Amino acid sequence: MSQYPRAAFLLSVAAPVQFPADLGAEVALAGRSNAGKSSAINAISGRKALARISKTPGQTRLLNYFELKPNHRIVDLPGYGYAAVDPEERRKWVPLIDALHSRTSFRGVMLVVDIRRGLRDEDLALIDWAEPTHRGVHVLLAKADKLNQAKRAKVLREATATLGEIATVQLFSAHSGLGVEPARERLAALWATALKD
Ligand SMILES: Nc1nc2c(ncn2[C@@H]2O[C@H](COP(=O)(O)OP(=O)(O)OP(=O)(O)O)[C@@H](O)[C@H]2O)c(=O)[nH]1
Ligand SMILES: [Mg+2]
Repeated sequence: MSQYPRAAFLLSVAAPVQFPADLGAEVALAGRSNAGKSSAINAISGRKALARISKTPGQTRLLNYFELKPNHRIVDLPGYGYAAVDPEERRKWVPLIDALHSRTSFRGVMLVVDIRRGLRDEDLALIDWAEPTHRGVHVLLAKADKLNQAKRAKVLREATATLGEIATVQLFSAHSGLGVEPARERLAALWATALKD
C-alpha cells in the first residue's frame, strides 16, 4: 500500500526565486550521481513513477520538489561527482544549493550512498554542508540487494563507525524493499526535527 497516497510532484527549481514557500518541513535527498536517489524517493513515497529514474548518471539537473503530504516535502538534489556535467551547469547549482541551505523549512538530509562504493570523502563533505549538529542526517546504504548478507553487514559496520554521532545509517534497497519502512520512519523524524540553533 502506498504510504503517501497524495504524494505529487510539486515543482522544479532552476533559480533561487522559484523555491516553494518556506513553510512546513522539507528533507533533501542527496548523493552521488546514480546512487539511487530518485529510486529511493519512489520507494519511500510508495509511488513507482514519482521521481524519474535514469540509467544515465547525472540526469536530475534541477532541484525537484515532491510533496508527500501537506507541508511535508522532499527535494531531489542533483547528484554530485559526475565529471561529464558541464561546468556552466555546475555554476548554476551553487546559488540553488545556498538558497536551500538558508530555508527554515529545510530540516534534514537523507544521503543516498551506493553500498558497493561505501562512504567517500565527497559524502562526508555533503554531511558537513548539511550541518549535522543543526539538522538531522540519515544515510541510506542503497542498492543493498547487490551485495550478500556478509558484505552488507560489513559496509554497515564500517559506515556506522565512520559516522559516529553525526548521522544515522541503514541498509536500503528500492528494488527489494529492504529498509523502506525504517527509512519512512527516519524521514518522518527528520521532518519533525526542530531547527536547533
Ligand atoms: N539493484 C538495484 N539497482 C538500483 C536500486 N536503486 C536504483 N537502482 C538503479 O540505479 C540506477 C540509478 O538510479 P536512480 O534512482 O536514477 O539514481 P539517482 O541517484 O537518482 O541518479 P541521478 O539522478 O542521475 O543522480 C538505475 O539504473 C536504477 O534502476 C536498488 O535498490 N537496487
Ligand atoms: Mg535522480
